[in-house]
Amino acid sequence: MRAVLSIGSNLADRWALLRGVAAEFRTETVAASPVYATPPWGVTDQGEFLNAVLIVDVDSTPLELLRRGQRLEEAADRVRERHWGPRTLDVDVVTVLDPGELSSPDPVLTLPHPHAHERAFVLVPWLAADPHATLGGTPVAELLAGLDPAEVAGIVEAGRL
Ligand code: PH2
Ligand code: MG
Ligand code: MG
Repeated sequence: MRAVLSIGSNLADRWALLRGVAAEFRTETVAASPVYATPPWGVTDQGEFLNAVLIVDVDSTPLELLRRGQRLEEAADRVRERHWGPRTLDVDVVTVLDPGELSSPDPVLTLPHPHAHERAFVLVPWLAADPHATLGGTPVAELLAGLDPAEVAGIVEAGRL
């Protein structure tokens, strides 16, 4: 199955942590976005994030992929103190194609990610990795056009994985 991963960090060595995820998925990656500096979304009194998107072809179930991401988060000593709060590493499954887009209300892994459509820090990198990306049948470019332009302008390319 093909999956879109959103990865982010706003604590510790953010570049090394994101590159560690990229290294883990190197052989399965079909496209990777640049890395973007992004203002904190949702909970705004925390440090700037680095975010990127990986599109991967993996030989596993969505839940296995989620667990794999969680193992990387644990290896980054992630502590869960605050919802949407600061974190060393976040690996989120944005959506899964198997071969069509999966839709699942499972609270353990809701697909597509319930906030992806409203997050410029997910949509801008995703569009860079795949200019034809769609989410729930809507082009990602169209979703982005519907967001606050100031929020979109805050997503600034900062380098490569
Ligand atoms: N992740 C969150 C909450 N807010 N903001 C940015 N810029 N980047 C993130 O990855 C992020 C966030 C919860 O997962
Ligand atoms: Mg997240
Ligand atoms: Mg997460």
